[in-house]
Amino acid sequence: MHIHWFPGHMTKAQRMIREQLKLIDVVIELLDARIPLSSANPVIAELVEGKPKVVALNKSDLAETAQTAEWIRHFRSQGFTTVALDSSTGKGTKELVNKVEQEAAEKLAKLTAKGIKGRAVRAMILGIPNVGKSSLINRLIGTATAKTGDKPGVTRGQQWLKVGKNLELLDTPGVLWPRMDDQEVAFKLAVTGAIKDDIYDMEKVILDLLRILNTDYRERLCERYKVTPEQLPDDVEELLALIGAKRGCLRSGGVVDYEKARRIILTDFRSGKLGQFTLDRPAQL
Ligand SMILES: Nc1nc2c(ncn2[C@@H]2O[C@H](COP(=O)(O)OP(=O)(O)O)[C@@H](O)[C@H]2O)c(=O)[nH]1
Ligand SMILES: [Mg+2]
Repeated sequence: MHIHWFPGHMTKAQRMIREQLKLIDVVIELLDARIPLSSANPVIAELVEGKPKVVALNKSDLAETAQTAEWIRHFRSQGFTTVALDSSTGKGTKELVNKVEQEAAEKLAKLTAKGIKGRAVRAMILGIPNVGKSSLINRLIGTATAKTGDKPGVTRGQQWLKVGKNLELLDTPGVLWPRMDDQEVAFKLAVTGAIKDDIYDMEKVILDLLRILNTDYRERLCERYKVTPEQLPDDVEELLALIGAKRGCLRSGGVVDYEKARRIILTDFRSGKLGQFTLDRPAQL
């Protein structure tokens, strides 16, 4: 088992999101571009119930560019308006705003026909923890008034944030819970940082990550940790020890500090220092 945790408050979160959705024209579903399937919430389709939706693949700077293009094609073929996003720089936010406004055009036209003119498009962001909801809100409003952090929660006193002339964004995103039914999904959530580090078995997650790296990304391991392909051991525990030694994670007596080595590998993976990764592949569908 990777995960020893089960999310509570699901029903309450779901109820709150349902209430908020009543006010909304368009939903922005934020997914992690590295794991567009694993970062999707299982009940979102039911929650959103046919409301216009734009799928935003965030952290696209950390995902394999060609795979993100494949995912966009995939989602579009399923009828979803989809954009790639990097909320750490704001890349893609203009396109996102345009798409959100397009999705709402039909509804606004109906309102206009009823005599309600010039109403702004109302949108809210939905996504699992750490997918970048607060970062995106900050990017969209252009100031740092929405707090970033990894504390999931739903607030009471909501506000509309003005984004440009035609769009209003709910200041509190809907925090969805991640899928927990599948150990492979749990691994991907853990390794990308979607679930807190203290609720999964870090030792096992790192060994699984090393297995993937040692199979499909050997040249990246060599480059990052300054080893030759011949030096790479097949055994992942040996690989961990090698990386630890190479990075100077040693205790007194020259014993490898495995905990430190694991931390380094995880940080390198999550920050993009080992390159871009897409762990969910559309080709696997
Ligand atoms: N590289 C990268 N990091 C991002 C991006 N969006 C958010 N982050 C980082 O991901 C972490 C979680 O972001 P946050 O906005 O707090 O997520 P939230 O829990 O969904 O509100 C923070 O460390 C952000 O800096 C992105 O597009 N690219
Ligand atoms: Mg947040």
